[in-house]
Formats: sequence, C-alpha cells, structure tokens
Amino acid sequence: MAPDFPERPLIAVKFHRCRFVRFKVGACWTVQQALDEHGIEYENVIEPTYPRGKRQDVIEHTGQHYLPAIEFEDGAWYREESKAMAETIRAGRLMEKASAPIP
Ligand SMILES: N[C@@H](CCC(=O)N[C@@H](CS)C(=O)NCC(=O)O)C(=O)O
Repeated sequence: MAPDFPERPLIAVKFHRCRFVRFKVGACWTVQQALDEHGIEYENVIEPTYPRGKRQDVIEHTGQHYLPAIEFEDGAWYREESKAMAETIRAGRLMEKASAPIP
C-alpha cells in the first residue's frame, strides 16, 4: 500500500532518460510521472539517442541499453520495465533499490 506522504529520498537520485523530456509519452514519461507524483526530486541525465552503444554508463550498470534507469548516490542502479518501475515508486519502495551490491 502506498504511504500517505511523498517519499523523501535519503540519498540523491539521477534519472537517466531519453531526450524527449517534453513529450508526455513513452517509458521515460511513465516513470517521470511516478517520480513527480511521489514528490521525489531527481537530476535529469539525458542519454544520447543514437548510437545506443554511446549509453556506456547505462549499459555498464544495467546490462542493457533501454531507458529510463535510476542511479542512486550510493552507486546502485535500478532498471526494470517502466511500468514496474512506476509501480515500485508509487508503492513507496524506490529507496529499497538503492543499496549498492557488494563488489
Ligand atoms: N518496454 C520498455 C521500453 C523502454 C524504451 O523503449 N525506452 C526508450 C526511452 S523512453 C528508449 O530507451 N529508447 C531508445 C532505444 O530504444 O534505444 C519499458 O517500458 O521500459
């Protein structure tokens, strides 16, 4: 169940997304909407459109090239299908994804 108050991140969040910030469609918009609704502040990181191989940071940390992806200050990254990401955010569970894996 979603909490009654917006989720306030304890650590900073970077939102790696496509460049179509103004278009209210697509996977990045789906997740952005959930972040905004939930009052989560984030820094937009616009990833290159083509070639996809240029998204080196995304590929390195998520193992694939699709967007969006969320990077936490502690070094953890979170990427799932956008609908699942939006559900996680709306459930108030985003910060559970923030614990960086033990190297
Ligand atoms: N089914 C995926 C689609 C993700 C997706 O297509 N994201 C777009 C950005 S909104 C993207 O990465 N486009 C560039 C590409 O296809 O390489 C999801 O919902 O997360």
